[in-house]
This record gives sequence, C-alpha cells and structure tokens, in this order.
Amino acid sequence: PAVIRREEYQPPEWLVPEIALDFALDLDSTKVTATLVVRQNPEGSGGQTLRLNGDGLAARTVTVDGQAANDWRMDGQDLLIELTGQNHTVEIETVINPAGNSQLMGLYASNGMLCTQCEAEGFRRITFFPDRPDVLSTYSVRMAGDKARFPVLLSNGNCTAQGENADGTHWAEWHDPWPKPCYLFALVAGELIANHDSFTTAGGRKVDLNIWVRPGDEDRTQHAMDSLIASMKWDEEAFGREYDLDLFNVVAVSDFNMGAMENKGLNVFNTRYVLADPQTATDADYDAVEGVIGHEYFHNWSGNRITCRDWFQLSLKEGFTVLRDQMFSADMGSAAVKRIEDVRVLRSAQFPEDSGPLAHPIRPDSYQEISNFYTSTVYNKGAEVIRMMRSMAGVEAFRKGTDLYFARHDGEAATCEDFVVAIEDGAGLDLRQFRQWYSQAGTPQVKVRLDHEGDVATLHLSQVVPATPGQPVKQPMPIPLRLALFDRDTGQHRGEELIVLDAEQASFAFSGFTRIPVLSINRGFTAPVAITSDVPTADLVFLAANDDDPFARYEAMQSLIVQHLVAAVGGGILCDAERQAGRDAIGRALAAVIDDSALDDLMRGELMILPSEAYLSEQLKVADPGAIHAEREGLKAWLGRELKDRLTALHDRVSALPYGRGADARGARKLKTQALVYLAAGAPEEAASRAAAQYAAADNMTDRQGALMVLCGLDTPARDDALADFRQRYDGNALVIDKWFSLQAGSLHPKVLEHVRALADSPDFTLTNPNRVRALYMSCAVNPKAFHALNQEGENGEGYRTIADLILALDPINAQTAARFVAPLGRWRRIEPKRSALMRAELERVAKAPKLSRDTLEQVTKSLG
Ligand code: HT7
Ligand code: ZN
Repeated sequence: PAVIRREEYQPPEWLVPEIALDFALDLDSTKVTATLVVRQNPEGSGGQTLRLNGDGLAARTVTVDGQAANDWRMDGQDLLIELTGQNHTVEIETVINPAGNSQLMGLYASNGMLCTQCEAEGFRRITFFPDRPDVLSTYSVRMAGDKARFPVLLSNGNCTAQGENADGTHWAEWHDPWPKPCYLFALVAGELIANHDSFTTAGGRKVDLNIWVRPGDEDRTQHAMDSLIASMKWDEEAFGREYDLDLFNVVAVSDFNMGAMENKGLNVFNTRYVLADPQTATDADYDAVEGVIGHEYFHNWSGNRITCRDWFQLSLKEGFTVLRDQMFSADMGSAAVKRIEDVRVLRSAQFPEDSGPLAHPIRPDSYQEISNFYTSTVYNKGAEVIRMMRSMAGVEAFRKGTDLYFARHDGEAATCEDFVVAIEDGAGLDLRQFRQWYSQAGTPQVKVRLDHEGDVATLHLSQVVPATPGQPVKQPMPIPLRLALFDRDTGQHRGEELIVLDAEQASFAFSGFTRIPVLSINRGFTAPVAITSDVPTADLVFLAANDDDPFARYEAMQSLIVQHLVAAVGGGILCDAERQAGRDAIGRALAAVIDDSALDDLMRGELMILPSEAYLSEQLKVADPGAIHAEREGLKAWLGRELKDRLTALHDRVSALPYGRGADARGARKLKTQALVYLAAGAPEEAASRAAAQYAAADNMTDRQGALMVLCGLDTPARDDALADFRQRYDGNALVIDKWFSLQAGSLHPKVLEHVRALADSPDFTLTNPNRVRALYMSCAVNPKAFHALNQEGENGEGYRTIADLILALDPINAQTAARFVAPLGRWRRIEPKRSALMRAELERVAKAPKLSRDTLEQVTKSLG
C-alpha cells in the first residue's frame, strides 16, 4: 500500500466553496446526487484535472455546468474530470447500499436507522469529493424517505424546510452556514425520540438542545443533557468559547467504531457514551458520558471552527480537545482523582505504544491508513504535550495563547506549528526546543539522584529518549518537572518549584537543608516521562503518608509497590526475608491509607489500586507475564490476608451508605469493590459471601457490577447464579449485556479462555457490533490471564491464537476494529522467548492471509518488521 508522507503536503488544486447533497433514502439503495461548486485554487499549481476521491463508488451520471460530461475517467477508486475554466458546477449521481456497509464508515444502517461516519475518509464512500480536511464548503442537504421508517431526518446546521408527500414519504432541507471539511458532514434518519432542553449563551443566543435516542431509551439521557449544558457553560468560562448555531443535536447509535463524532451541530455518539441511569450505568460510565459529551462539544472550536490542514495534524484537534475535556472533568468532580485516572490511562495505553513497534510521534511523519493513527499517542500524549506548555506558561499566559490561536486561525485548516506559534506569541514562551515533543516518539526516561553536602541538596537529572522505529537517534527534550523538598522531621516543604530539564544532564542545587530532604518530583505528573531513581523505601513510605500533592502521594504508593514487584520478578529479591520486608512495607502503607481519616474515600480508592500488570511489564526490558501475574497476585493475596479485618470493617462501613451521586457515596462504592478485590485474593470464601450479598442487595450498577466482577474470578457456585441472574435481569439492554461479556472475558477465573470461546459461540455474540466485539475480545486481549493463557500447563499460545483468529474473521467485516487487535500481539519483542515466539507466529499467520485490509496489513507489517 502507498505511504503518505507529511512532507509531501500540497495545497488542493480545486476548492469546493459550496456543495448541495440530495439523498433519496433507502436502507439498501440510497441515491445520492452531489452538486459541487468548484473553483481553481490560486495556491495550487494550476492543473485542470479535478480529482474527486471515491471508495467503492460508481458514478451513474456526471455533468459539468449542466451538460453531460464526457471528459471524465476513473483512476483507481477516484474520479477525474478534465475542466476547461476556473469555475464550474459539477453534478454526480451515485447509489450506495447502507445496509450492506459493515465497515461503519460512510452512510450505514444501524438498528433500522441510517447514519453517517465520515472522519477520517468516510465521505468518499458516500459521494465523489476532494476528501481532505483543507477543503472547506458550505453544505445544503436535502433528504427524502419513507416517513414511517425514517420519521426523523437530521443533518448539520439548521433545518430550513420540511414537508410531506402523498406517497408516504417526507423530506427535510438543512443548511449549515459554517464552512466545513467533508469529514464533519453528518446525516441521520430513523425512528428517534429526543430529550429537549435549551441553553442561552453568554452572548444571549438561545440554543435548542436535543439528545436523540431510540424510543424507550429516553429516560437514560438526562445525565448526557446535564453534561452538555455544563460543557457549554464551562467552555465559555474556561476558554471564552461560545456556541455558534441555534441548534445542537446529539444522536446515539448502537453500531459505532469509536466513542463519538463531532459533526458540526450534529454529534453522533456510541450509545455507550449517552445512555446512563443508576440501574444500568456504573460511576465510571457516568464519568465517561460526561467526558465524551464534553470532548465532542469542545471540538466545536478545537476541530470544527479551526480544523486540521491534513491528517498528520490530527493531534492539533485531538490532543488539545482531550486536554480541554480533562480540565472540564477535573472541574466537575475531584481534580486529584481525575489526574490520577488520566495518568493511569496514559501509562497503560500510551507508554506501551511508545515502547513498541507502532511508536509514532504525536504528529506522525507517514501513514498508510490514517484510521490507525487515532491512537493514545495522538490523543493522550498530545494532551500532555499541551499541558506541559500550560505548566511552563502559567494558567493566565496560556489562556492568552489559546485566545490568540482561536482568533488568528478561526475558519482555517491549521497545523500543529500554527498552534505552537500562537502559544509562543500569546503566552510569551520560547518553544523552539519544545517542538521536539511533536516530532520525536518514545517516552523519555529521566534518571534522578539527590545528594547532600553541607546544607546543599543537589538534584542530578539525566534524560534518554529511547530509539523508536525510524528514529534511532534522539535529541534531548525540555522536560518541566514540578518538585518539592520535604523536611523529614517536620513533614513540611518550603514551596514548590518548576524546573526544566532541557539537556542530556543537569544539576540543580537547593540550599538550606541541614539533612537530606525527601524529594517529591514530577508532582501532578507535569511531564509524560518515566522516572527512575534509587529512592529509599523509607522515603516512598514517607511520601505515601505525607505528600500534600495528591498525585505525588499516589505515585509514591505506586512506586513502593512497583519497586517491590519489579525486584521480585526481575530477580532482585534473593531471599524470602527480603520479599517479606517488601510486603511488610506495602502492608503498612496500605493500612495507613485505609486508616487515614483525613482522606476522602474517592482518593482512598485510588491509593488502594495496585499497578497493572501492563505497567509492571513496561518496567522490564523483557517481561515474563506469568511471573508478573504470580507475584502481583501473591502480593494481593498476602495483603488480603494480612489486612483482612481492616478490609472487612471498611467493606461494612462503606456498605452502609445509601446510593447517591455525590462524592462521598461514589467513594464508598469504589471502596466496596476495592475491599472485595483484596479479600477475593486473600480470603476467597469471605469475599464470595460478601460479593454475593452485595450483588443481591445492589440498587445500582456500580455495586452490582463490582460484586459480579469479583465473583467472576472465583470458582464458586455463587458465580454462576449471579451471572445467570445478570443475564436474565438485563435481557434486551445491549450495553449491560456488553458488561456481562466483558466481565467474564476479563476475569481471573482459571477457565477464562474456555469461557471466551463459549461466549463467542453464544447467540448474543456478533462480529458486526463493535461494542460487543470489544466487550468480549478486547477484554480478553488486555487480560493477561486470558491473553497469555496463564492457566495452562506450559505456554501453548491459546490466547494469542484466539485474538489472531478474531482479527482474521473480523477484518473483512470491520477492518478498523480488527486492526486495533494487532497491537497486543505486536508486544512480542518485550515478552520472554517462549511466549514471544508464539505471539510472533500468530502475527505471521495473520500476515499471510489473502486480501488483508490496508488497516490490518499496516499494523501487522509494522509489528513484525
Ligand atoms: N474525531 C472523532 C474520530 C472518530 C473516528 C475516526 C475514525 C473512525 C471512526 C471514528 N469515529 C470518530 C472522535 C473524537 O476524537 O472526538
Ligand atoms: Zn476528538
């Protein structure tokens, strides 16, 4: 497949200032008539050939300026028209089959309704068009269809006219006044019902808000509506951004490749990120709805009003919008807990990308299939990079930078460079060296050493940015680190400092310390780096108990555990006594966390979470998943036994709180399940009876799912009873049945792989619904017990085979989703030799399959290369 390179960007030869689209809607045969007003681009090379991208389309008719055109031809999938002048009107008719569109890109059918997904390159599956984000057009859309089947007809912008015909069909016309690239086009037609509300902007514009769902789901939309209103208000206050149309529609669809899509004025959402009520959604689901509603809304400015020049600039809109949604969620709830959660996501999803064969900079240099670059690197690391600019500039100066960016580039298709220049100019920062963060892949490794002489403590720092595919040699990057030095007697520090490590090595001296202080560094996770230091265990215990930065306190707790487990699996612990000493220190720290009455329960819950096996693997050059799992489970079981009384008392205390949406009640629910997790490992019978009781008494999904999750990992009759009850209780609710799949595939049960196979054969399973596929197979792929088949005698690669079989079966149906399953197998170089060979063999088997999609082929080839 062709490689597209960032450096080869050329401005479009032809612009399309206006487009009119006419849809004759039908589930399996929709006629699309597109009328394009085209104008030669003065910034192009003056070529007379108009290239219109297509994907699987055939033109029925082509006219130029009202005359049937002869001078057109196909070039692969694209349609080329030879034009004579500089301004023309081109009309093209195509016919497409939405019901046959299992890729869920372009116009497709979901649950009897029609909807579109055009980002990144789906518009070319609807009609021929210059499908690139720097061609901006105003859209007029007319659609007509059977009124009974499609009672609601929606598109971008405002509805300008509608009517009915005598034959049972009806029609609607929509106009969007804001020029946009075709990836932001949307159309939805189907039987939908709306939760209506309104919002009046700071400038006095009354905006009608609708959240459209399938009839029957409307009672589960209020949280999404509240989140939308909160987002609109927050963006005015935090970034000075007002909404710019009189209408904002959100539609929930059940078949969707990603979370949601920010189409102008008509956001399309995966039902998962809209529907929530206490009976069917966990607290985490509630947070996800709030975050994704915010994210898509914030795109109205960071993405829609200012879009991307080309897809290499994806992080311009995605990184910035993730930062904005993270800030929003932090302001809506506990900022400390939100920061910890965001860092956990970064470490478990992005760090492995950076250290694997698919590593790429947040602004990639080349791609074969752009869908493969909607990654945690572009999104989450992209957000961290902008967050670093904010830390270095300070909150007010950063806001001046973003104000300037919005003012300077409104209505344009911009680049990451434009953003950086606006922050430099607006915030008064020099970001010359900082641009390395856009071009270099890999997580910087920062070594930290603190020494002390006289009354001076000196911090010695060094950085290495690891080699990544295509980037063997790296330059040092500016790394902002917020730090504090604690007096170990008083437990106090004398204020925070922000230092910037911008060379390979640097030292920073701090005077006035008669004893060596305790170092708290990268507080708030100011830089997305991995820190290694030889901090004594006692200092970590001190910080875990005393640090006044909640993230740093969490970090100390994590480091304490990581240090111990890495030493244990890496051979650093030589005798049982050393293992015991490590466990004792962790046990004391965890007991202190449980006992600390100054902590709120939400934060206590965070501090109690053990580092994941994926994160532990990242600490090792070559990981043995079996050893990591055994050592981590061993520690958990020891803690469960050692702290059994505390954990049961904690479970009793928090179980007494009634359901509520406030922080206290949420904290209590989090701890209920946390306590059970430890007990399940250390005192399984106690855990089984408590979990069964929690399941039976639950009046909300957080408690019910938590209890079922714990039961799923236990070999107890209560497990089967609860699973059967759950299945029957939520029959017909697809999102909750997804949980039922996911809990079993993600469980610690010794027969987890057998369960996955049985579930794949169950009548509820389908490869055509991405939520169901992810619920079963992504839960399996990220579950070390299942993926590495840790229950097997010896290594037989059964988990790897299961995922490879899935990739092969799914690829022809939904290539985008299939390609996402390659990365877990692509970790083979970082896994111990026996398993590594089995993983590689499965990748090779996939690579040999005939007719692999471009998506999967790119990921497999890179993973083997
Ligand atoms: N900007 C949206 C990206 C998206 C997408 C990309 C590829 C294939 C399907 C897709 N659905 C949505 C999502 C977002 O970041 O807001
Ligand atoms: Zn986004």
